[in-house]
Amino acid sequence: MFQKVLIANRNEIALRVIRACRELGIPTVAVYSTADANALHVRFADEAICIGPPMATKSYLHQPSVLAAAEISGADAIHPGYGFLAENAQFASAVRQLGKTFIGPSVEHLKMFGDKLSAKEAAARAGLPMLKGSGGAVATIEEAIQAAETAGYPVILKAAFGGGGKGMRVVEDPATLERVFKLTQTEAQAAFGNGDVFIERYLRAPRHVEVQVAGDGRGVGLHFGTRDCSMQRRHQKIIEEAPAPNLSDDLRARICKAGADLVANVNYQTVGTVEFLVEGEEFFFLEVNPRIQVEHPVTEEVTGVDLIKLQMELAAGMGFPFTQDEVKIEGHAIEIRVNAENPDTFLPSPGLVTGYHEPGGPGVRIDSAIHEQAVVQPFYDSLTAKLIVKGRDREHARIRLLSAMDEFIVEGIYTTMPLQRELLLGEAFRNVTFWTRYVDKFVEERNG
Ligand code: MV4
Repeated sequence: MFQKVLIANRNEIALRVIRACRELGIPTVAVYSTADANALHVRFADEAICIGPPMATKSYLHQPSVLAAAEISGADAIHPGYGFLAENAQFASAVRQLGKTFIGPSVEHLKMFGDKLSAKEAAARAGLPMLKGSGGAVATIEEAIQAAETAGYPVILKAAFGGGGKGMRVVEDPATLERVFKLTQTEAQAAFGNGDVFIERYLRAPRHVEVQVAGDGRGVGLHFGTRDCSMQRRHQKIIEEAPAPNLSDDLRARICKAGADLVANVNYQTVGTVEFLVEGEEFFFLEVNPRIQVEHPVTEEVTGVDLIKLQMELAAGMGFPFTQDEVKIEGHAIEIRVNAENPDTFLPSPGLVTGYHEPGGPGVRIDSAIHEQAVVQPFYDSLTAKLIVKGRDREHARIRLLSAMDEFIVEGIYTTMPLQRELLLGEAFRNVTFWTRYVDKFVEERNG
């Protein structure tokens, strides 16, 4: 195991990694921007090194500063959390060059999954169900029209290096395709430095179901069940749950096997998420997120597996401490992301937290980086805390969550909790009749 771990991140995920390291008896090094001098990750780590000014590009994203902090502190491994440098192949490579361990995927896997086209090639090779379409990149309008014909309208154009919903365009007919194809390529080139675009059949109302997976780098791939993350607003997840509800036993088993097959097939050696779109009894590969995700706690709650600890064991080459049969899914967990945002306008709401009280009791978990008198910074994303509850079943978890939200006092800043309360009380959540665009539609209709 590692001698000292540097955490190249901030906020709740930095605290989560510090806690895992504590349990393993590993000393930690925090890095921080001047804006975060009073942040909890700085107080709770064994050491802390300031790496620059508030702007992320000059601190948390500034590779030379993070690498220098690792060298100076003598850390032999770096945990990147999520966001920032977590999926940066160049950074992972630089960490390796220094003789240190990047607690995450190999450079090869970061490249494989960073390019949605090579990710799809790997998934297809591993036998996962794929949406009909172009397969590879489409160079000319003639090829595009041919691929769209194969897929069947409506189709979606996607940039190979796009993300967060950027670089995508839904096309209903060949005339529109003629009009927007070149534009999509040009925009992809400008936004992502690569103009590769592919075409898929567009699913109008799928659910987003993902599988938590992990590989040992020696051909073993395990899954930790499903999550449903369909409750998103503009590609930002706001409610997540595990296991994904209302899947037939057969569909659930096929989805989980597909996730495990993919990571085993490519010799993946860390934790990750394989995303799928689900419609009826069918499911299709979407992409791979080669990182620990924000919503990992719902999986931890229903499996009892510490995914951060597992990530470190896999990075240290220790392999799995259990078999697939020993991973049991029990109960139901739901997470809400408590974002510092105005729940009506979704404008960021940074500032001083004047009052704060966390809920408690059985089945309630909070992964938070704030407290009374904390300052939510305007320079970073708006996630301040995650409230995760576990119950016997989905309805028990939903009632527990609503009750915990009543107790969760956050004053001085706006949070997204009022919207999440409305959604959790709504028919669509209760009957599982939501889909990927449900929240956007809900907000549109509510705001008029
Ligand atoms: C799709 C799709 C429907 N059909 N692909 C959105 C982000 C990117 N990860 C892929 N996305 C989608 N791809 C096909 N062929 C619908 C979406 C989509 C979506 C997916 C997951 C969660 C929320 C979403 C919201 C809008 C669109």
